[in-house]
Amino acid sequence: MSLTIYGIPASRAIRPLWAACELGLSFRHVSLPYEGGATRTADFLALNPNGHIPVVVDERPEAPGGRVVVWESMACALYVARHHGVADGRRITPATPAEDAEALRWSFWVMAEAEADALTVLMHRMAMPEARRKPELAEAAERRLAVPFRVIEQHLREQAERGHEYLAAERFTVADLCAASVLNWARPSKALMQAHPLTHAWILRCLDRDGYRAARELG
Ligand SMILES: N[C@@H](CCC(=O)N[C@@H](CS)C(=O)NCC(=O)O)C(=O)O
Repeated sequence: MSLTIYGIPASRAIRPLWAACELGLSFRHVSLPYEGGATRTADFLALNPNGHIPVVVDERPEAPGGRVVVWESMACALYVARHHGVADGRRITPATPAEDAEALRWSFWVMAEAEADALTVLMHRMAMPEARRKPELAEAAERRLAVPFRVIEQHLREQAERGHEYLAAERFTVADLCAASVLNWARPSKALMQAHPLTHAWILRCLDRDGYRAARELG
């Protein structure tokens, strides 16, 4: 059984890479960039017809064709946690149906409610050359993001009242990994961070992990 993850860490591929590093897995990393045509070759399109990274390929003799191919970054991260982790209540893998539900709902939620706007904040507050940034796009995205940020802030407050610092449990799980990997993009918005201090502190706590650092260093 062997696992391959396609995609550079400075992309949505950080999500399965981070999961694999958190679990201490040995895996093959194909450092495929999203620019320059690498995602449009016939070989790559055969893996992901969308032409996007990340892709996870899991060699499994019992699977049709001898392997499982996963695309969509959240599906990739959840798959790695579920099928390469141990549900022992100590690792990122959900250990109960309730923890699994949290992982699923925060992952779907963050993609549906926050990803596009968080990317707009990242691009127009930080990532693009200053001359091309449009602050009005960032401001509109921040106004919309106030709703999901209020939702997660309230959840983190309730978790804190139970003595928990994370979304699904008393420990960091794949639910945190998936949600933080997206909400991190909104960090260049000082206003959002100041208005949601529990969320800001939780994002920083999630990023301050050896698993995240190891994934970023994969290059
Ligand atoms: N919804 C997809 C989006 C994937 C995506 O857009 N990936 C970007 C890199 S972050 C990409 O591969 N872009 C290259 C391209 O579209 O050609 C996911 O979450 O995996």
